[in-house]
Amino acid sequence: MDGHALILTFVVLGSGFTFFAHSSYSPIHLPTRRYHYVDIPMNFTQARDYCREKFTDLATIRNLEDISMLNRPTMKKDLAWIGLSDDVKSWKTALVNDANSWRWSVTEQTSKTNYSNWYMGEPNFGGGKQVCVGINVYGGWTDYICSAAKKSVCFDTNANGKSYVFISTEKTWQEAQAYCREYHTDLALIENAEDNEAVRSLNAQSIAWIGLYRVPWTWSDKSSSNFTNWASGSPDNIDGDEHCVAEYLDSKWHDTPCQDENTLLCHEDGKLKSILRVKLQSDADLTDEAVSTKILQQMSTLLTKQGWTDFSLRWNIQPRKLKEVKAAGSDCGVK
Ligand SMILES: [Ca+2]
Ligand SMILES: [Ca+2]
Repeated sequence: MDGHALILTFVVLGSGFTFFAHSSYSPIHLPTRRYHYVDIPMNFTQARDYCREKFTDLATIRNLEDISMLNRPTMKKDLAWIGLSDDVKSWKTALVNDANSWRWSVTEQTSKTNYSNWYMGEPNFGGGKQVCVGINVYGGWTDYICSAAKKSVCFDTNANGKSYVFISTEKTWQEAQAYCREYHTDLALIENAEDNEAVRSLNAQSIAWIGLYRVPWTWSDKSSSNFTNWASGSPDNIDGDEHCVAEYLDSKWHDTPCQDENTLLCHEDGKLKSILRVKLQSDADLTDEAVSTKILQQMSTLLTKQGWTDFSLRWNIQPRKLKEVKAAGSDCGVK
């Protein structure tokens, strides 16, 4: 029942008095995400397990508003894990089908044949930025920064299967993909050793883009936020071993080894919380717990009839207001 404006009318019959309240309201929904800074150094996996046990998960940070809610103590100058990591096992050793795995441009899916022909030491996510693949003169595959200008290989589908076309004009991977999609089928799809040899044989002198790419980084809670807040120069994947992300006091993100021990930020998602502002006109004493409880019971019944489920209600009267209520009550001469 989000955002519905309702008219409420209450009649509470108690011992010796009549209560009327008449009000219109629009519920105000509060963000219920809370972040918790945990000052216990541990590695990334331990941190994720800790957050999942005590709260919801390691912190997902979706926007600047989330950053403003982090509430990290300012004296804590160490790195704190957040829920972002790159799933190394999904791209380094095999062509599996996880969020960070290699995909072919034409299908935007992982290989159906599991064929790969990585050059020695590749893929390595060099500099924390290499997620597009080129083929060398030996037929070996290497991941490169996508914005590098290289030759490329497109393919066409025909009755005999695939035929490959070498494009000697140097383009970024995205430009090459756009070109191949416009004039051919797509950037080269390589499904087996024969395909690979066909592509290699076109390419005698240099590196050429093929259709393989991947999307790095996954949030621990599987949310799909694209927001990033990397520190300058990050991610840099120093020594090829930085696949987990921690934030610093300035909320900027750093890729760092997953086995390092850092403090952590968890998030906790509560239930939707709404504030109903209800204006009451009454000759009843609202400070009397029996009266206020009865009003809540009637309000619950009414909201249930309106289709609300799984909710609880409580009074949130400010002390000053409470005094006014009392004063108004005595002015009216209520017993
Ligand atoms: Ca590389
Ligand atoms: Ca780093």
